[in-house]
Amino acid sequence: MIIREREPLNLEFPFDQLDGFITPTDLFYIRSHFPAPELNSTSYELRVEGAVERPFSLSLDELRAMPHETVTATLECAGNSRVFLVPQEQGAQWELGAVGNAEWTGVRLSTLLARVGLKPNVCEIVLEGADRGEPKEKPKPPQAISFSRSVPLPKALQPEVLVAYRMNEQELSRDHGFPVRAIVPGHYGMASVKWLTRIEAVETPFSGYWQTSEYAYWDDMNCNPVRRPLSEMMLKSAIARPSMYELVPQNQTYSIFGAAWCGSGNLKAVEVSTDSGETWSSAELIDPVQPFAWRRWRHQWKTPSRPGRHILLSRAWDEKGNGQPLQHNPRHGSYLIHHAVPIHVFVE
Ligand SMILES: Nc1nc2c(c(=O)[nH]1)N[C@H]1C(S)=C(S)[C@@H](COP(=O)(O)O)O[C@H]1N2
Ligand SMILES: [Mo]
Repeated sequence: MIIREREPLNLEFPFDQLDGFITPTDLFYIRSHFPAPELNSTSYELRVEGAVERPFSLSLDELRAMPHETVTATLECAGNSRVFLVPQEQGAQWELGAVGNAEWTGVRLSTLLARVGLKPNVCEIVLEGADRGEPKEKPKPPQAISFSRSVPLPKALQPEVLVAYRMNEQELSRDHGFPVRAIVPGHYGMASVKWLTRIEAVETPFSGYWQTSEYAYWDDMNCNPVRRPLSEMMLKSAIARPSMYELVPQNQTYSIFGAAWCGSGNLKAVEVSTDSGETWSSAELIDPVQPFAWRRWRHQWKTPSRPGRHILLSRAWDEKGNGQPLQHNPRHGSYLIHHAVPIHVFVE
């Protein structure tokens, strides 16, 4: 793993090692803003409260005894690929590997919300983690804060949204949120709050640090820029191999390989260009369509007979005909970096 930060721990998956559909847990990126709290499985308690009829707490055993589901979901950090922004932006300089695809097991959030009884005006569900600290980026809040984020109620009620306690058929590891985390498939990783200890139903939109200062973007409302929380993942494909500046043998068949995903809807096609975007050919999709999970793809490239530098690109399309952009949208600042990243290779 590529170490981006040691404390708090931030590890990136070397994306050129992409192999299976499921990312093994020890290769799954870690993105933490505060030191990982050490929660104890016997004293662990999850509170469900706020604008509700019957607030309650659950122990880990009680949670595990409830009906459970398993969902395969791709998590991508909203700052993934930041290193490719020009000019450079503040924040962790992720390359392509702050993304992974895992199997998550837990109780549907909607099951807990049905049990607690939501008041009629509830509009969002706030998920709070047990980690606390002072954020690094300005404007800094006046005191230590927790990692808390809200999910709009309609999404919180979707069957794929889990209060998860297993990842790839094992207990969650400490850095991935032991003992319990939220999994919000289709949304950027920040929505999947780790070390989840409190679920609060609210009747007015939550505007905490992690969805206004950080993990937010400028939307346009009739020519007025308005700040909105990031939510759904954007359509994206990325080339795993060859990697940047790789030497590629001439006059051979090279299998260009990568993955593609999107937050909502279904990914339909991936195209590859080996001439810096002048011509495109369709890649072969390896994995079938599955909501919220990535699809690996490959394209057999007949490498040129003459040595030289070549620029490779991949571009994803969804079933509505939306294509992955070729440039970063400046309104999105240092997040939502989903444009086609040119991979320079040398044929020799
Ligand atoms: N409590 C808590 N939850 C968190 C975070 C955090 O710092 N604290 N980081 C978020 C971010 S930004 C991402 S991208 C994902 C990463 O999950 P992972 O570390 O299991 O890959 O967790 C999210 N959940
Ligand atoms: Mo993230």
